Amino acid sequence: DLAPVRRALLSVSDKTGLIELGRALSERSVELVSTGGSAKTLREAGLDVRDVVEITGFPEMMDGRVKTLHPMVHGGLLALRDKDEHVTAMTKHGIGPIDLLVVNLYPFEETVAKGTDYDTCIENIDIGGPAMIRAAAKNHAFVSVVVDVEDYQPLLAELDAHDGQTTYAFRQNLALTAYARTGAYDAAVSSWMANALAQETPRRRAFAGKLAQGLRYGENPHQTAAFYTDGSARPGVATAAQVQGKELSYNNINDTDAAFELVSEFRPEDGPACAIIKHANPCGVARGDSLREAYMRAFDCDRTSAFGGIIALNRALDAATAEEIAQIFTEVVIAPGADDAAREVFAKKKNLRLLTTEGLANPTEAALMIKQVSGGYLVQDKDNGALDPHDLKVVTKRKPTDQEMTDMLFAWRVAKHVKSNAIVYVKDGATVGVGAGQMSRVDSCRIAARKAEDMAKELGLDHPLTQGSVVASDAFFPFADGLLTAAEAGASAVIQPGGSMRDDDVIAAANEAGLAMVLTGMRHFRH
Ligand code: 93A
Repeated sequence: DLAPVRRALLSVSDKTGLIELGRALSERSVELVSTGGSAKTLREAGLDVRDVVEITGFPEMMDGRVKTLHPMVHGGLLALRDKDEHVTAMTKHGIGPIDLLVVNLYPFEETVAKGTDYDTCIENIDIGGPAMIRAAAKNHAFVSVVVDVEDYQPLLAELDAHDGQTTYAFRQNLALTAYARTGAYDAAVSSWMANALAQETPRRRAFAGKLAQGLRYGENPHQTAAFYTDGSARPGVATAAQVQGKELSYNNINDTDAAFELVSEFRPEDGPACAIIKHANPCGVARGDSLREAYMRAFDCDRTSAFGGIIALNRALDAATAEEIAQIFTEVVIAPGADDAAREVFAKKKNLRLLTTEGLANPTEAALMIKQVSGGYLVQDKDNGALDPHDLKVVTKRKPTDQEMTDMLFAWRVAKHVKSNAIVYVKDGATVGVGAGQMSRVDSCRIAARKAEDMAKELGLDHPLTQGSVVASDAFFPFADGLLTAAEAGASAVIQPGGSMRDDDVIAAANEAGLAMVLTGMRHFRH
């Protein structure tokens, strides 16, 4: 299963390492063939190289759109060396075999990321490159295909280990990488077009990511894992700069994303806000007059759970907040910036990871969410639903006070980011109880209330934190029991979508308990 490498076609946009590779191949008696810019680079380095135009007998034309799309190239890549018919065809047409293809594609993803205009993006869609990569990968029985600068060294090591040949297993692995690359490339084009046409539709587009980093392990140590980015410039965990701390883990990335998406609901004009996340759910979210106060109020929702949590802030980290955060063990802090004094405070905490973003994420922007099930992918629009306060319907005799209304809107924004069944109690712009991920809504109501009682004890208060709070439910109350639990815990107002068969019962129970209730008409399931 060894295949010799006698002739290589090199056609690369990214010229990194090209000269070194060309020289190493020449030294191993490999004949070099190359396209315009790549050939020029090699020749200037003093290497002997044949132009592809000499092989095709055609000039590169149409601004380079047609340079390698020719049977002399594709025949050389695709011919089965052990099949008489193929060998006869090669001889008849004077097609020389190409044993090694080295291509890296026009930088389409980078061009898009720079926010380049439509026509320039179109020009950066590589056609000839992917065609050759796919041809060479298909013929991995004989041909080696390299699409990544990182693979230059391993290729040379392979040639040296096998007297100028490659093994079948090696070529198979290269082919796998090659198809991953062309698949991701076309998916990037598809995503870009979907964006450009403002048709971010789950129904008609491909999706794929670019390997950003291999991770130490997955959700558990016995699972391998990697992080792929989709090329979007959206502020968030994928585009953040890591200022300090250990490498992010799989769970860190997941939780940091949840934290930053949640805190981004609170725009700069809403004042300082902080979200603390554990296992993708918030265990404290609060506003404050200062960032430090926002953090402390978020922390006071559930100090036990906040230990080892992930903190997101909606403005640049300052020293006072950093000092406060440094009091307990925290995994990650993400914020749109951090001033020098704050960085200095954290510098003493070597393990604490600090990530900075370019601003907040836009919670109403369109995007896709992909979830895997056995045998398939579920694709949907991201939940970017935002409430217009004018659409709220008061359904109880008592109307909410202004303070209740403000807190309900706060609770509603948080509930959107809590796993269903989600129940969120809020008082004075801070969560005081969060019930997440329960199979029954009434359990979420009870758990959140019980946690608020525990926390009140810890803080030395004689009443539960939920006293005088408001409560948000991510979906309707199927029965009155959950709502009554909230009333018992001391909640005075309720925000929920409505739409249950028993809405009338639920409204009657609210009236009887003296609650104010508003319906949003919008649900925020999150599973
Ligand atoms: O415009 S293309 O799609 N048409 C082609 O026939 C073609 N062949 C190779 N682009 C084509 N390429 C790409 O040119 C390669 O994928 C590589 O990215 C680039 C190398 O060009 P040069 O060697 O002139 O710098």
